Amino acid sequence: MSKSEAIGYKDVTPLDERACELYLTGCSILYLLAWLADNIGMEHIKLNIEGMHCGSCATSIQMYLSTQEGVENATVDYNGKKGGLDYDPSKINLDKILAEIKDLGFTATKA
Ligand SMILES: [Cu+2]
Repeated sequence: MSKSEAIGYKDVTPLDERACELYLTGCSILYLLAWLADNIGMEHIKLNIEGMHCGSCATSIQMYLSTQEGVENATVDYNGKKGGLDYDPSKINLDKILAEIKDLGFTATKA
């Protein structure tokens, strides 16, 4: 059973799901409302990333992504060869994000 089912949600979007997780970790309702206001309209994607040689590679990609307009919450995991981020489709698209990672010398694909 997923966390959202646990509190009685059905047909949840990824946004609902993540809001539920925040709620279950004890976030206040005011924080949740602010979080939702920031995150409505954002797309969440997970990436598989090839070509990283060490943790610094992961840090470089993560820092670079974090500077891109329309990208939030970028994370890159060297050991898992993966990453994730939220982006605002009105400001940036997935192809551009993947192309930018490629320009850094790594190969990213949607997970
Ligand atoms: Cu490296």
